[in-house]
Amino acid sequence: MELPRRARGDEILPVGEMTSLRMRLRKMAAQHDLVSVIACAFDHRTRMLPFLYADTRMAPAGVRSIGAAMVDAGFAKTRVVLQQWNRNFRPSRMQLDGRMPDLFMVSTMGLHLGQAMEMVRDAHTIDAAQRPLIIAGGPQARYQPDDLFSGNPANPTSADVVVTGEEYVLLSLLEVLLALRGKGESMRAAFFRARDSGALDGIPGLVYGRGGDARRGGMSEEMVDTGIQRLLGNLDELPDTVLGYGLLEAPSRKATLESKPVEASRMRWLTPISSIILTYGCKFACPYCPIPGYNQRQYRSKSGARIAEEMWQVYKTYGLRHYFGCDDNFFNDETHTMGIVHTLATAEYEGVPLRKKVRWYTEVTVHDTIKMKANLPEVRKSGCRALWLGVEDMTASLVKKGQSVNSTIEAFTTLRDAGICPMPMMMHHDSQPLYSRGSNYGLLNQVRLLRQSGAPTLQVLMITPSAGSKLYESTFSSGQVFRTVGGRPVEAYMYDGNHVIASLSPRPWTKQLNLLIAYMYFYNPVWLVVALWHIHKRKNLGYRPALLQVFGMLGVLHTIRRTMGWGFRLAFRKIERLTAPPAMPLPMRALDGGPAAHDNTVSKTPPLELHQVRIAEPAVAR
Ligand code: B12
Ligand code: SF4
Repeated sequence: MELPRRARGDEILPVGEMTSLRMRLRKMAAQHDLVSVIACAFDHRTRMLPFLYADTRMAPAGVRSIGAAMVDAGFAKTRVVLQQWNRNFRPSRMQLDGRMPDLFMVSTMGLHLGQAMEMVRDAHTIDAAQRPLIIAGGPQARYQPDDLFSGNPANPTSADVVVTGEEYVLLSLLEVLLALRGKGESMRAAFFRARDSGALDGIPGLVYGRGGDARRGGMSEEMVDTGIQRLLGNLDELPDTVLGYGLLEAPSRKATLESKPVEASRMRWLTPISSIILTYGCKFACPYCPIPGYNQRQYRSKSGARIAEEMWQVYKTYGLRHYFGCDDNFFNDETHTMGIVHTLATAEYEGVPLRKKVRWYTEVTVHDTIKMKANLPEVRKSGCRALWLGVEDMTASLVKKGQSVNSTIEAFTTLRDAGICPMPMMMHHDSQPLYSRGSNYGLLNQVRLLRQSGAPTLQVLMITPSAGSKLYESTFSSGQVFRTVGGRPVEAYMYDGNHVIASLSPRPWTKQLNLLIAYMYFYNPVWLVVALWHIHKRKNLGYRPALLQVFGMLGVLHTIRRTMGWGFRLAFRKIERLTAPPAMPLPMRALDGGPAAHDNTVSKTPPLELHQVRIAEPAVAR
């Protein structure tokens, strides 16, 4: 189900609203000595190509942003724990400032849900008198908050409240709770009072349990959805990113927390790449993608000046030089993009040009890269060295968003000539053969073309149902999604695009094998030698393609080890299929008792074919 949109004109918060909320909270913070822990769920079984390195060496922006919002609001006693670095962390053993935190927050993507729920369960083992308020949020919670609830009486633990939105929603929740909280009262007790008095119902972007025995760690009877959040339009109103870094727990094998966060001097080794919010939103509407729906068709941005300032502050404080933009499509709006690029190209701090100190990277589309052709030298000048492009299928047989074989080659060669590495992101699907004679349809044919056009890396994922996308339900109802293979259930971590878990192919194991063959075809000793041979010929790219070949070959071995067993299972064992998306654990209602905005059993979009993609004009939120 694609998320519904708020009423036209009501999608965006009034200008200045976020800033005044931050101010109000700062005033309240002095009376509340809050201690919070924010954990980022991560399942280590998902570690493989093409995400090796970026998955653990780039501290995620989501938990850092939430941490920054807490500190900015006056709650400095906050720690961010990444399961990427602290895989044995257990909420039941956490202590900060010598006591059990008041708030335990967990952030999760869909594929890390298993770990997130394990942490929620563990937090519920904390003695009820001390138990923190458990708040969940993050990329999966935005689309399917019900995943953070349990409908199993044998294992009833759930998050107390799920935030389906961003910083503003969390801070609004805190404002209501702190206003109600009695002296010495726990945040959890204050939450249940607020819930029962209806005080949470004016905050769109929450889902909480009602009825039943949730207060004592049992099951609720139903989930209440306060609706779709209002989005922050001017991202300059966000709290300062640099604050989030100072909260990170150092890597360790312990279940407990250290008394202090990681030292600033270690940051550039632990997380050499910094993910940074530049823009949100995309004008396309690919049916397998939840992003346009989530952004309510809005395009949101920080100003160039704010971005430059953030990069400089993070560089100065922690020495980080590489920035990965969390953009959905950075080239979405040429005027806006060039405003940012121009500022980054000309910004100077303490007499040093920013572009000499930092390098940045992000995601764009083929269609918009071609439109930006004349601007690419300026983009490079501003410090950009690589751009990830959603090529999906070059022949546009899977999805049409303005790409074709010729346009893809043109975009890649232009980027390469401008000295920017073009990084392709491809999607393999049932109707694409491994190789096609006399056409460019086959997977290997396209991989070869991309390499010839200068791609130094490769990303090929199998198309997999994505929560919040238009195609989500029909992928299940058409019987494509596997429930079990040889009796082994398909778990959340397998929805990673690297495991074939949805296919109508009579031999789905061939799809699993095709992914590996594509990687082996791209990363191998022959192409390493070729890359070394061309070191001086490749304009501006230098040694990078050779280095990436070495890294890629090691990654291929790791990926084979991780997915080969699944491939064998697909080949020899019986596949059972789902006929509908997994049911919600509990019924979900809107505040008025009607259908809830996040109820994914109510289809709000008619079934779609993959080809029905339209290019909409961007709506720009100022
Ligand atoms: C950068 C990125 C990556 C990087 C991550 C590196 C890193 N360690 O940070 C890399 C390249 C490794 C990556 C890989 C994958 N990614 Co990715 N990625 C992104 C991207 C572009 C930006 C993420 C980001 O930092 N956003 C900015 C932060 C601030 O947003 P946020 O995390 O959502 O947090 C906000 C809210 O959610 C909320 N929030 C977050 N946590 C919490 C917690 C609490 C308690 C509360 C109250 C609120 C809250 O507040 C935050 C601030 O506004 C997003 C798309 C996007 N624009 O967000 C996709 C995205 C996160 N990726 C996605 C996916 C699916 C993947 C892959 C599975 C590949 C694939 N099949 O597409 C792999 C998984 C790899 C792995 N093993 O984990 C999906 C996740 C969908 C889902 N339902 O979970 C997203 C949303 C894209 C999409 N299709 O919609 N990804
Ligand atoms: S181009 Fe398509 S897949 Fe990429 S962000 Fe936009 S809608 Fe999603």
